[in-house]
Amino acid sequence: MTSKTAWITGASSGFGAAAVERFVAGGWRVIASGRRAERLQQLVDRHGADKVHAAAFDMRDESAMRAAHAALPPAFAAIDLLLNNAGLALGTSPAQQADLAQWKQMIDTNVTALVTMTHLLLPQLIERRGAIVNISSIAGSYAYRGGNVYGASKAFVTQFSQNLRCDLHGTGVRVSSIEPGMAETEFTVVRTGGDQAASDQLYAGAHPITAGDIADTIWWIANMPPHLNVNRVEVMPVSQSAAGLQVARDA
Ligand code: NDP
Ligand code: 8X3
Repeated sequence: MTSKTAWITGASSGFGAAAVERFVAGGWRVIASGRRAERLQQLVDRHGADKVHAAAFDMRDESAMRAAHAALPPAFAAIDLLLNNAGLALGTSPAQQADLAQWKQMIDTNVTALVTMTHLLLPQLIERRGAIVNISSIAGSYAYRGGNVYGASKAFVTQFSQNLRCDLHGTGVRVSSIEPGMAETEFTVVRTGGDQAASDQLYAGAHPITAGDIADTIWWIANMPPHLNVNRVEVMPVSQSAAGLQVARDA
């Protein structure tokens, strides 16, 4: 018997797509959003329109986001959990060679769209004592070359999550930040502008996190007893660890 509804952003790929599978298997209804409508439709076709509602729009388009929210079918209108997962990294160049348009796209998606979505759903999440799960990254805690704006956008997500907890004190709404390390999804293909070989090379032999691993983590958080809040989860593949600082001699 389906009892709860989750809105999963970035449901067309990676962590979001795996989370759709996990939540539907667990009996939830899912609103699946992303830009690629055909991928979202495949989820509806696989699970049925009573289990998955596809909401295809660009997260950076606030009017489209609001229209998708207003157009939710009645069975999907009461939202218990928001998974703020849609996001991306673009480029690996150092800041001084980076493309400003890519920086702005990361901020618009990872930061501005995430807070807009959260602001939109907060009233009903409070009414239903719901939950917000934000997908941040280890890139928000550990600096690395080429991480520049991507890492900074994820530091925002981590801190926004903790600040939300303070503001939502006493409401019963739970807020969690998941901070994954290296995970094999479409992330690196997107980051490199479509270079599948670069993606394959990055993950080769590294036994990276899988999308299913993160879906399981989200599911675990969503099913905590109501008196518990998982504040932050940082998870890496065993093969990955933090490296030391760098020194430029006689610079
Ligand atoms: P994927 O590229 O596989 O998935 C990204 C998802 O975000 C897609 O469904 C994509 O949908 C959606 N998305 C991106 N831009 C927009 C937009 N403007 N509007 C709507 N949806 C958008 O990567 P992951 O699954 O790895 O990434 C999910 C989250 O996890 C991201 O926030 C990422 O930063 C984070 N993360 C990833 C890690 C990794 O190593 N893979 C590690 C730590 C965090 P579509 O293209 O259809 O719009
Ligand atoms: C993605 C993880 O380490 O590639 O957020 O930046 S990392």
